[in-house]
Amino acid sequence: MAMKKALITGVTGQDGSYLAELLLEKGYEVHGIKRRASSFNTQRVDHIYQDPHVEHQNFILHYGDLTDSSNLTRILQQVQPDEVYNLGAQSHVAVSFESPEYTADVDAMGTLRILEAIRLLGLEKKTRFYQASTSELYGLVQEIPQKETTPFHPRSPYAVAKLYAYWITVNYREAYGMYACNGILFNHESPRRGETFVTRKITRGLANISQGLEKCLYMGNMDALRDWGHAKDYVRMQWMMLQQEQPEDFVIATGKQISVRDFIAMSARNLGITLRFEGSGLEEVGIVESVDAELAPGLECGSTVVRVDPRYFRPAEVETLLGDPTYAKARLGWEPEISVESMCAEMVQEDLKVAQRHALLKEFGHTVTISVEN
Ligand code: NDP
Ligand code: GDR
Repeated sequence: MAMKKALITGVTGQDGSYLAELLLEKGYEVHGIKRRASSFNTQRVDHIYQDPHVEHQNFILHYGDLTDSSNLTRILQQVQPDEVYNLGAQSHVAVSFESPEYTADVDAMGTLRILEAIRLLGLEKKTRFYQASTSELYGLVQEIPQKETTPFHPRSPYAVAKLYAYWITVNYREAYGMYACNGILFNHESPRRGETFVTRKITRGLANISQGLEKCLYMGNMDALRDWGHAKDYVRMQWMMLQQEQPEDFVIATGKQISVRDFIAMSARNLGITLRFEGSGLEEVGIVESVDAELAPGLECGSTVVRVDPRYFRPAEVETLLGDPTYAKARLGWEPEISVESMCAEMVQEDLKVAQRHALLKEFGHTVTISVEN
């Protein structure tokens, strides 16, 4: 049987990198679109990179951008993929309030550009299409937990753009009989999560604090509740969705939620630190109640290591998200395998290794600069 070909937009992102690994394991020829940047942006896929000078490459990167339909059409024409995974996006909710038009162009119009290119090239009966939809569509929640039939109420330019992408995917399925489907994925994280999303900001920040490289973690709304899963579990599901007889839309979630504050406390425990939260609103702080001096040599009891900074509050917040994955479990036999506790432990361990390396370099007189831009 001929090797299946997949095209992944957003291959350099968290999900793109895990999905590329999974598809390579399954024997696919994997094509990915990477953006031109002024410095290297392929760190998450460098370990699967293949030298283009050797024969029989099965992981191939193409320069491209979701804002450029000529480029997308050319890549699709060249690759003729069996499956397209549209994971590329300006994916940061807070940033979408700063760059709403760009977010709409990439996340909404970018999706249309790919679907239309598939159709114009006559690939609509060959190419299956996966759209990275999101629990942010539920926004101001109308029902708890949220499932496939729960009404949407997006609360950010990002979510509104993703709403267009969701419906244009449904529309191309209904209008042209395309195999096109939406995965409505709740938050999923990993050691490869971008450093400015809340979980990674916490695990990396606290790991640095434990090694004396940073003093304090500045947070936004710590009351926010999220249903956090592991990206590895979720990309498996993305592939499964394209292997069915009929295309359908699915909610992917764990069915459990915790607050941002709980995630901070859990991360701290993994570093041998017990935190006590005091005060409320903008005055709330997290104080070190006890600390294992071997695990966190840079830290003293009584230090304030968490504070609130209003700059991280959003103009409109999504306070609570909790998914009901019953339909996906029943139809596809999918089960999440990694709990939020083990995911948090894994993220902390990975960030701790880096922090320890930096602390050692500092000890030997090297200059270490820690980027804390959020
Ligand atoms: P990331 O932010 O880690 O990755 C986004 C990817 O999109 C990166 O490869 C990025 O490239 C690329 N990208 C950004 N802008 C463009 C553009 N103009 N043209 C082409 N590519 C672009 O996101 P995740 O991996 O976490 O998420 C994958 C998808 O799933 C996204 O669409 C996201 O909105 C959606 N989603 C994510 C969830 C999550 O919890 N992770 C939950 C639900 C949905 P570069 O590396 O150069 O920045
Ligand atoms: P989210 O993820 O907005 O849910 O979108 P993020 O991790 O950014 O925020 C989760 C919650 O934490 C609160 N929060 C903070 N968030 C950030 N980034 N930084 C902070 O300092 C901070 N303090 C509190 C937020 O207000 C929010 O309530 C992610 C993205 O991956 C989207 O692309 C995806 O669609 C959704 O998950 C599902």
